[in-house]
Amino acid sequence: TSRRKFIKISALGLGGLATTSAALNMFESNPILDKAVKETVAKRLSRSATYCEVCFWKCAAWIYKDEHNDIKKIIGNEQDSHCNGRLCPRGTGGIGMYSDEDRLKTPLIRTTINGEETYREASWDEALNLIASKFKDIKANYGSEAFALLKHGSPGSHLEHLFKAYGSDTIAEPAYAQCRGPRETGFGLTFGSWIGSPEPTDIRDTKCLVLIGSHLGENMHNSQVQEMSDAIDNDATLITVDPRYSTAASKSKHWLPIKPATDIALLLSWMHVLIEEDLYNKNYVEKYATGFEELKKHVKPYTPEWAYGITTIKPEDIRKTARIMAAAAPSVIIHPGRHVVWYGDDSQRSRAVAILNGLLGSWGNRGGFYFKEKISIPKYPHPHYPEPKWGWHDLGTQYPYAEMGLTTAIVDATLQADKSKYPIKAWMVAGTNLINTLPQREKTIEAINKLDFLVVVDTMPMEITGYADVVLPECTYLERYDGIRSAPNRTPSIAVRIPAVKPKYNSKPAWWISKQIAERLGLGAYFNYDDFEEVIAWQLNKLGTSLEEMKKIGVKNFPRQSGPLYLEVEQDYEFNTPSGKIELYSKELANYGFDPIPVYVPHPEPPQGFYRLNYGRSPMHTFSRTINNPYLNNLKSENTLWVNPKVARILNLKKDQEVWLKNQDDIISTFSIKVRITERIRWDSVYMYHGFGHNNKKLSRAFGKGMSDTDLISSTVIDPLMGGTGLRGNFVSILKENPHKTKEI
Ligand code: MGD
Ligand code: SF4
Repeated sequence: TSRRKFIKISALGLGGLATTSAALNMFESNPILDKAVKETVAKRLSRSATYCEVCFWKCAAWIYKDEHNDIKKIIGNEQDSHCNGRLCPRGTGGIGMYSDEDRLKTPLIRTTINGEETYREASWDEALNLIASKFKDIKANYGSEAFALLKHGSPGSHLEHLFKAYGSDTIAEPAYAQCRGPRETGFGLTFGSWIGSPEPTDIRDTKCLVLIGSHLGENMHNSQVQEMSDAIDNDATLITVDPRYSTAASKSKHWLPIKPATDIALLLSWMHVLIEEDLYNKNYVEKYATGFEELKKHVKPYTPEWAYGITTIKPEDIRKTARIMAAAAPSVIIHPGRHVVWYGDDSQRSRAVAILNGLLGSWGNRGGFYFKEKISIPKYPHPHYPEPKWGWHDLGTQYPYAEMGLTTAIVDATLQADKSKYPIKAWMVAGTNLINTLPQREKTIEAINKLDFLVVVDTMPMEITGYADVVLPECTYLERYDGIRSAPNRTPSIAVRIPAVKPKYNSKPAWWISKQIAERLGLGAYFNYDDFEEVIAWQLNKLGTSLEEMKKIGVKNFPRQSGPLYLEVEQDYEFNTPSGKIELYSKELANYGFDPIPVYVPHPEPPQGFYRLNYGRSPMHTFSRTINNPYLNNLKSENTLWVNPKVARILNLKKDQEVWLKNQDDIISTFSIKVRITERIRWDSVYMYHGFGHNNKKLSRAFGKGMSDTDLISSTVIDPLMGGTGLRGNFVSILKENPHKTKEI
């Protein structure tokens, strides 16, 4: 096996390539335009339809070009329920993904010159031939299943098709075990339905929105944030539970600054108040739920006084907020959150959130959760996939509710490859920067070092590309076709992505890459078209529209087929759970030996001199993918460390002072971070935005700016139900002297 060194320095040969300067455009310094300017611009320019890839809300948008075919502006599609014609700053700044001069420009192959590992430029033919030969070798030596795909976003679906045609179902994405998985388990067990994306939260019509560690407004999921701001205008009550005074907290009537890691205690205590004070939605619970008596007995001891000792939230505040929720019910939402992998008991915490919603009767009611609907896209005909001998189902089987591939189980299986019946020997990584995305970075790198082969498909020279044997430059979403967007919503809709311009440099779309590899493997029948455009045109015809029409309108809304948005009065309704009811008590969990109703179990606390490391989203960025984007970097180029004034006093820290962090395992941050002293964070925690602190020098704007939280996430607590990686059990001490002075970084 090869020993891979991360290649930081600029690659040989790249110097010779003409680096086109960033496509300057007239909005460079001000990506957010007012409506009048938008309209004037719109008249002068031609436009093509897309949906955004800067985050996964997938807002439909128009890309405007001038007469030189230069992209000038991206504006939201008025007909789209994900954005209502308005993009968030990241979506508007998506143009920077296209114009970023640091983009990957041509295929690269790892090579050794004078004992030094580096990359050389290669033609697509050479790179694809090499990759195809590795696909063949892996299949011959270990079986197709030994080639794993780790993916995120649109490229993933094309490559997934390739992998399934090749015979591998060893596939995973970080959006499950590092993000939403536990919430799907918790709600699935209770209501028989996953939450999915966009969340079917009826925020528009709610009277009370409760956010528990969910920071809408900083987390910019577009229509959800728009609805939250409408709800505030309509005088809905916002209750925010967060150790940090988030933007949402600042808009809330009630901010409960909870002690980190104690949320389940608060949730149980709220249930206690609702039941003991007879405030729960009796008719709803009698008609639709099962296990109420068990729940009543279970929460009896969890008085607000009990919860106060754990959460530091005053008993009168717990009672008051419970009564507000009950008064608003059923038009109340205890929000399920999105990135919910915190402390390892996350499925149970999500279940507690679901049960609370059940008690209030919000599921299936206006202002609570609506019944979502989506259009199913007809499958373009292709031969049956071969049956793999094993796949993601066989990894992480100790977690009975792991219902999608676990990235971390793929890492573990790779580390165990020599002794396991599931030997993973090669990875393709597409659209995910695993080095900044998976916890326990050392382990990820160790697994990569064991691989026979790693190919990375990305648009940017992100950290993960530095470990690859072959790097393939994908063109950006503005330059390619992708699958039709069909997302669940109040009314179903579809949206198309049409290339606005030709791919820059020597980059190619993922559908083309997949097809090319397939043809080299004799799997061309699975890609029976010359251009992906044909697939979309065929599917759109089946859906009663056409490519021509969709190019003109971008988005098409369809009438609902599945019945009303909400439950009708006294309607009989069968939930997709074993009992057909909302399961306040879960026999299934009890049979597995898990708690049938969530219980609060204390988590480790920061030792003396340490603070809990908390992290979240910046409104201008999505994970690590946008930090180098010229426009978004211009809006926010580095993160800061939020520190409570009390801590600043004890440690004698000054505003903007540079500090380093060291965690409980003696791991030291690569870079420094500037201190921001603020009452908005509790004294027992520190906080930073995720995604910063890039250590690849090829990212000219992002390199060395701010700190990576992932540097310090060496400890994880695994969710025993579904295998999610709880990331928030890491503690840091603050170093005022540069610990790297004598060491090479
Ligand atoms: P990014 O770091 O943004 O997110 O994890 P990732 O999806 O890995 O990396 C995206 C990668 O996709 C980048 O390398 C980018 O250049 C590339 N890319 C962007 N567009 C395209 C494209 O069109 N084609 C191709 N081929 N590549 C493209 C997200 C994951 O991270 C999630 S969902 C969550 S919720 C977690 N959040 C989180 C956290 O908050 N803190 C820490 N420490 N870790 C986290 N990990 C998880
Ligand atoms: Fe793009 Fe913003 Fe919509 Fe996400 S919320 S898809 S970044 S416009």
